[in-house]
Amino acid sequence: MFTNKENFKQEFKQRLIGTSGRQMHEVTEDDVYAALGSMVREQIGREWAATNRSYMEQGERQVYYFSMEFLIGRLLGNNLLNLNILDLVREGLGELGWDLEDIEEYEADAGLGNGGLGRLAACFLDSLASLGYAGHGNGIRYKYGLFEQKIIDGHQVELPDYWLQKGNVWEVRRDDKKVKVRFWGNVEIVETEDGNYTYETKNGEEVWAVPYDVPVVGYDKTAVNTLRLWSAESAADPARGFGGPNGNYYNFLDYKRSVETVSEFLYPDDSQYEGKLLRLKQEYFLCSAGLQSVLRTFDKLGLPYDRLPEKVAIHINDTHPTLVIPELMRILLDEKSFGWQDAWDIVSRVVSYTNHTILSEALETWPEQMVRDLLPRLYMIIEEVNRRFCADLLEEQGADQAKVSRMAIIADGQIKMAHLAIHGSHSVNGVAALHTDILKNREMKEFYELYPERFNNKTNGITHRRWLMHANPDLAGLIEGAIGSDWKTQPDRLNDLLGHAGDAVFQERIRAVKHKNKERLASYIYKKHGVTVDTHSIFDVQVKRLHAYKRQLLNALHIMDLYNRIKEQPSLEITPRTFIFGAKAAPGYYMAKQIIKLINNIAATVNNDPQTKNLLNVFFLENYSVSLAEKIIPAADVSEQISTAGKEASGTGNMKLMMNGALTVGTLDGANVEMYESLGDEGMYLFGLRIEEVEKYYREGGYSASAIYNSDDRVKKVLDQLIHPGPFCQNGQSFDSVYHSLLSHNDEYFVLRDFASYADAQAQIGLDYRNTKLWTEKSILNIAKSGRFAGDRTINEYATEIWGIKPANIGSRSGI
Ligand code: GL9
Repeated sequence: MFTNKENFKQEFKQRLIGTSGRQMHEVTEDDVYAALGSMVREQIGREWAATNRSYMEQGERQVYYFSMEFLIGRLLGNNLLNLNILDLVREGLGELGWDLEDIEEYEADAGLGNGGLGRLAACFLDSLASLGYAGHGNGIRYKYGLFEQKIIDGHQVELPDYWLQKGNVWEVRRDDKKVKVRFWGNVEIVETEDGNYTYETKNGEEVWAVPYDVPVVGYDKTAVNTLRLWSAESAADPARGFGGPNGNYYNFLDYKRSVETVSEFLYPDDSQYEGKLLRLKQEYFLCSAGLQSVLRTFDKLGLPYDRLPEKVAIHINDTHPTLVIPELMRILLDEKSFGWQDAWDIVSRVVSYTNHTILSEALETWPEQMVRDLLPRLYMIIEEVNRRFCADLLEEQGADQAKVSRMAIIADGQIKMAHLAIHGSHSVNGVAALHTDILKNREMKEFYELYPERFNNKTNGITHRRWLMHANPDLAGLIEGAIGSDWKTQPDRLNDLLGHAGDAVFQERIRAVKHKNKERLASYIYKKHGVTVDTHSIFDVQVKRLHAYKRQLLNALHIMDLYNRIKEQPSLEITPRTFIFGAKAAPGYYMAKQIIKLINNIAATVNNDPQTKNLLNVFFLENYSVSLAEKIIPAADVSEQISTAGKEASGTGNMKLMMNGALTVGTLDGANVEMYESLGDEGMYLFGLRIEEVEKYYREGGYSASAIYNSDDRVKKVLDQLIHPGPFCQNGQSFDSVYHSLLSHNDEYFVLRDFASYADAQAQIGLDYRNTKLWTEKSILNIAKSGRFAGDRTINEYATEIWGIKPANIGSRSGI
């Protein structure tokens, strides 16, 4: 255990030689990472044990956040920061000749999530631990995380992300905590010891769920919580056969293969539902293993199960873990001898649910037959839940048959997971005010009328520790110099920066920090792509999953238009801009992949045309991920949040960029609405249709995209360039499907309808950026107002309003 820089250096050198088995002059940066990682892990281990002990002793309610995704990214830097030893270690390593930032690059990025939903789960874990709440993650240890994206010839190519290849210093495998999960099989009625009867599933396929625990280190508080990730392993007894869907696998290797695929890879779909059997297996695997482990902890308290809700809260991150509801019912009914109503009462007091999207293509429904085969006992329970629910609607709530069919949990051969989640939990929340309103008044209106007290809003938040203190240390230092360090534990205090917004010296420093971050990103781009970036241009950033509703296409068409205008009028005054994109497309999402190719074609043309290359540059940075986000976001001047109003449930990249001083060009969608409440027109560039207008168009069957095409020459020219040979379609390429989505399919996402308004907002940005004083003031305003979007605020709301927990009695880490 080290307590200062000198003994850190001493101990580190010893350990480096010990772990690498090499002499000092032979060690590689990989060795340095491994040694440092193990040293930090050990330091954490002691606090971890102490935290668990005090949670047990205090015996208060604990929260388990069940999620199919935890997009945690790298942990070394964040753990050092939260342990309060970042500076000490950086300096110590520096004196030994290593740069901590370089060493951090040796850690694989844990990409166990697709995007916002998974990253939110990771931010929440950080806030839970930092606020001292007993709250833990429960997820899957996918062998392959989200695919690695390569751009080849402008096209996305997907490679497997084998993030565990070099091992993972942060995890601890716990063989003593493994549990069995059963698929398939047949349900039998068996006699219990006391002469009653119960249900038991026999045969089928048994799988070990082996937990790998990752410590989640709190900042300031010495809480170290647990992220428990489950891995699937074979559990068959060769003497008794290997199970399998219809009887037996005859071959152990077939069985082993089948079992291990359960935790093999993360489904790479963003806001898109795919009804695949393997995904259903993954969801049940998570729920069954997670519940067994939660109940084992509860059992240690020696309390009867009707007191479960006093000690356990289970939160389900979207509908993906909804099977905890029937699974907990099964345990209470079949193993703990509860009657139906008492069991149901316990379950719904334990479970709460967050809805993350209203896109209908993302709502999970499972074919009845698939559930009946894979999970026969759960199917019986879901059927009974549905039967009782429908009877109640009909008999007690006065619903007519049509309404019952709309609200039913099972209808048309499908099980509707959102209906099950709402009916089986005590709280349903949306992730931004607008989103929750849409749930209450439109999407889930009939459920809201039935259960008004369950619905509530919890606007998303992000951890300012990773996204400001760690990703942007120079800005953090500058803020500390201006307003002290209270904001680190009370992010609302960032508001104190308002007093400095007009201060010329402070402004100058803010600009210097931004510029340094831009140079850092530029040098990354140079290293990766071999191109130089003008760091005095506006860095205009759109980083997020590639999706039609997020409208990367609007951004792209606008760049094409800028190009055309410069070509037509070379004297055009525009402020030099660098457009930066980062986005992964789901592998099967053709249109999204076409848009990536289009952006890369645009880049090739504008970056190389002598008339435009000093004014316009476009970079599509490959393999957008948490660690790449940490490089891009601090360098951004402009944040693109341009989804069609009503489509983005919240967004969280918008918050990260705001906190790093970027100005948003955005629609009134998701959490942008609340950002606008805080920032007003001075702090943000709004454009585009409002949700009421979008909804009106949808009711009326859309607007006429071709009318815009025919009346706006700029739009016409850009669209024609998608399908005709020219600057963006060379060598016979053409973007027919993109073109037709806008014209033949009448522009579902209102790209053309919002084009003019977007171009105006962008023109204003170009002008304002030249007024450095004004721009910097706006930037400071954004940072100052971003405390509201810190995850700590969000988690405090969940804790008090949904979970009913208080911070545990845990000491403060005063620093070493
Ligand atoms: C999402 C929403 O689309 C986002 O608007 C929201 O900010 C996040 C977190 O609440 O959840 N829902 C969803 O399915 N995804 C989101 O990002 N998709 C992915 O995570 C890939």
